[in-house]
Amino acid sequence: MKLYYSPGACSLACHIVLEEIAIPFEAQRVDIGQGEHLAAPYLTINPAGRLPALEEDGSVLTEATAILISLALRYPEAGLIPKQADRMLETLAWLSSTVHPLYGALWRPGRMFAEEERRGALSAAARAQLPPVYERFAERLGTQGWLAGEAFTLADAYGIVFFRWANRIGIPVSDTLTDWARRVEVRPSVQRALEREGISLWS
Ligand SMILES: N[C@@H](CCC(=O)N[C@@H](CS)C(=O)NCC(=O)O)C(=O)O
Repeated sequence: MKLYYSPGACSLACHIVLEEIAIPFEAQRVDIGQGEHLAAPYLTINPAGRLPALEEDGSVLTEATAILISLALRYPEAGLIPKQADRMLETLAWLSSTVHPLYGALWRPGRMFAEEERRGALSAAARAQLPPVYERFAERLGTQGWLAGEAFTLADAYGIVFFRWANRIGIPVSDTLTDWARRVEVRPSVQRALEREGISLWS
């Protein structure tokens, strides 16, 4: 099994989950910052030029949430999907369809508009929407300390990506969310993935 990742990208969630289920896998770095995702070797893996991708036996799976759910279903002993999965699935969908696209608009406004002025306006609008989104994010923690119930699940592995992104661009986050991130950070799986990617949650 081979995971294609870029340091700190949403592929980090899949990286953490592969470490959680503790199966042998290869981690192939494709650095978005260096434009490697748009170069020929990676485009043969995912012609869309997006990370993550998971390759196994000649087949390639893309879309972070699909990879996460597929891995967790195949390795149920890792306990990454709670018995009552509704809230966890809701959180994955919310992160993927609400939070991630705001960063797309912020960081890649050129996908929507050619004109510099409109790009700037789109980025600014996306940036302005993020603080309240992180208030909703904190509310999802509930009382049990994790994003979907009483234990670490796929939602926490995916959510930590967006916590890190908030830190990168200076979006304020609540103490509750920071405490949760510290609980996530100390997991050996998360430590190994962060170390391999050469990143921290806090920079
Ligand atoms: N819907 C895709 C989005 C994947 C995506 O946009 N990944 C980002 C990294 S987080 C990427 O590859 N960006 C490259 C770019 O924007 O050029 C998913 O959830 O996997």
